[in-house]
Amino acid sequence: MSQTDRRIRIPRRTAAVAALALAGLVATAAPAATAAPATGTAASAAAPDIPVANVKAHLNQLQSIATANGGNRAHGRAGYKASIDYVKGKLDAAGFTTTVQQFTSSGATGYNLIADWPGGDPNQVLFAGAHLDSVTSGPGINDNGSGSAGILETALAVSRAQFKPTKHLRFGWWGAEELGIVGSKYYVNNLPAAERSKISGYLNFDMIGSPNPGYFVYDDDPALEKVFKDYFAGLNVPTEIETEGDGRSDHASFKNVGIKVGGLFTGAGRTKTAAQVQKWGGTSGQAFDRCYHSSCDTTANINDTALDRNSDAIAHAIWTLGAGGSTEPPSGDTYENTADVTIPDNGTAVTSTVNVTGRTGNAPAALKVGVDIVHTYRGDLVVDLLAPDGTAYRLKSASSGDSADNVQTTYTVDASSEAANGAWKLRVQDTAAQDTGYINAFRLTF
Ligand code: DTR
Ligand code: CA
Ligand code: ZN
Ligand code: ZN
Repeated sequence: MSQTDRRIRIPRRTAAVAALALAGLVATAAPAATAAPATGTAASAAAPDIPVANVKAHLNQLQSIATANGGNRAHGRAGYKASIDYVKGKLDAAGFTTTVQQFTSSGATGYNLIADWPGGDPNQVLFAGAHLDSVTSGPGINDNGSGSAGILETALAVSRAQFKPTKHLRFGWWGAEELGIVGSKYYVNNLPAAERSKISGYLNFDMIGSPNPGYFVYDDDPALEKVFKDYFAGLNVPTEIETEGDGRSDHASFKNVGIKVGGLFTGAGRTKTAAQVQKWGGTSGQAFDRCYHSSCDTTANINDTALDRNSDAIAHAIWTLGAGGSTEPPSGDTYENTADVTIPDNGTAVTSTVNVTGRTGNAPAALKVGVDIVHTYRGDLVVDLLAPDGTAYRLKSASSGDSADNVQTTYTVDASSEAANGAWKLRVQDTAAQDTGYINAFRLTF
């Protein structure tokens, strides 16, 4: 078997799996792709720029919808259902598996729209959401067309790139948030516990284009907070911790059931201080969004720079967290072997080898070991990293109760006592009868 181990800078490709069936939802979309196309952007590539013009085009559509439907896109009104139909149409055309979940609130029918990107590990779902409804008093372009359009354009960028993340990507547009986060609460309450446990993080985007913007990052989960703070640090844009919104938007529905949450916010009715003007510009003593919950929350009520930066930050988070890390994607050099190696059921151990050359000194204390094993009962498997001198590092032991599929994750190993160059091996043994699989890929990042 020709070895396909190689040193690459272009990150990896991962096999995709069929889209996730969502409990309690009515599938109304085109059949889900059962496998992503062979080509596409690897999981740990950098996120693409999100064209703010595209985001604004979505806002123009939402504005037109409100104008044509009594001036709003509120729960129970025609403008909200028209907003759902617009977003759904874009996603269906882009290859997402969309589902519409209906619920009733205050005597009116509400709708949540859920979109799954086919592929990725169904046991690790990265979820990004925004409420799509407005208040009855206005079109709700910043609150929350901005968040809705930002995640929509990011989802479309995922499709354009044919992104193949390690995690499974899911996007949600919530109804009746303005009535008390009703739609997202309904979704979570109707999601079986086993499905909730697969959500590795929920990212909420509610008001990301305020006209007198601040740059606020949710601090509910340190790892998710770090992804956003690092992004803005890269832009030299200072951020502050978001303190106003606890419980006031859809992330609360997820946090209340123990799911990690994060998100971004550019401010609502509170006024910007002089110190904040020093950081961000704008006008002190004036609300971040003077049109919050008002009829003037139109397409004129948007700061393009804030909308652009936050849309790009959403894409950064999706690409970074989707690649399997809760921090920046591994930098440096990656060596991989993508040759499939069949694992004998309840049999002898097999190995996949990566030959590392051209490096000096020892391996790092945080050597990233990317493991991609396709298997129908991962509890059967014992997985070790073997250094060139034969030293074994246990990555995973057998666990009879773990019946889930696949081992697709990145381990961090202190390999600082090992010479970097040489033949590194991933050793895998199936230690229990029935259920089979194969090594799909093995990667080392220095
Ligand atoms: N977007 C508002 C809720 C809200 C007010 N402050 C924050 C802070 C962070 C997130 C959300 C909010 C609304 O939908 O009315
Ligand atoms: Ca951009
Ligand atoms: Zn609101
Ligand atoms: Zn809102």
